[in-house]
Amino acid sequence: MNESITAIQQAIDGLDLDGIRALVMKCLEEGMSPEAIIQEGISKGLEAVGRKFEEGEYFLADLIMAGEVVKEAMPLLKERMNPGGSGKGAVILATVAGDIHEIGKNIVGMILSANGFEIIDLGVDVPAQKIMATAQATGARFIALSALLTTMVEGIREVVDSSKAAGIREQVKIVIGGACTSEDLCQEMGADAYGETAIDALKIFNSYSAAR
Ligand code: B12
Repeated sequence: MNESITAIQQAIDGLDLDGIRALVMKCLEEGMSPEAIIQEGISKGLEAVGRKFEEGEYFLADLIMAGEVVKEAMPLLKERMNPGGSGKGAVILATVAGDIHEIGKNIVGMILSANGFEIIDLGVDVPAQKIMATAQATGARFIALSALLTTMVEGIREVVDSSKAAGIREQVKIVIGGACTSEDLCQEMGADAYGETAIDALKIFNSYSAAR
């Protein structure tokens, strides 16, 4: 593992709000792509934070701080990714109702946008009705749902059910991801696909876009 990327993991794990920007700049100057910095540095650092929280070493305030450290890094990465919108289709992006985790969702949005998708980001804690109203108002047929809380996964089923109620289940593709999701959950909720990473999200939506 490259030393500079390990330093990013450690900065996130160590909640180093002041140091993160310089470390991200160093990786960029060394020629790493923003996508690699996100996957290898930021996501891995956050996994370590999550483990410490589970083990009782970190508390909620530390999770909030980890989120702030990541927010500090993101603009540097975002401005180096291509602007989106080259005709692959619009993706409605949301974290499910009751869940306010946004970092993974934002990464998915950045990667899809950098690769030609138009992103309609509805934010966090989004009720199914709002997602479906947006699909109907905009004609967007791709939906990306992020869920990190096991207790809130029913929000996925609600989106699937509301697409049925709206009569557009066959026209929309509902893709799920986020730490508490899985292939099995995808089947159980009746969604179309599960992706483990933001790069998987891109592969899945690319395949849907190509099949249109
Ligand atoms: C940071 C963090 C927070 C921050 C969020 C800050 C923010 N602005 O987003 C704050 C402090 C707000 C927070 C709050 C809480 N959190 Co929290 N949090 C985390 C932590 C440490 C990191 C999450 C994260 O950002 N990961 C990094 C991103 C990049 O990963 P990701 O979201 O999984 O996304 C990647 C992939 O999953 C994928 N992906 C994501 N979305 C999508 C969508 C699609 C379509 C696809 C294909 C792919 C995809 O792509 C991303 C990049 O590859 C995790 C630990 C962990 N290991 O996940 C706990 C964690 C998710 N939190 C947890 C808990 C319990 C909570 C609280 C309930 C704590 C409390 N007691 O209040 C609250 C819930 C508040 C709420 N109502 O939502 C638990 C959830 C347990 C569970 N399974 O239910 C975790 C797992 C910690 C733990 N180990 O216990 N949290």
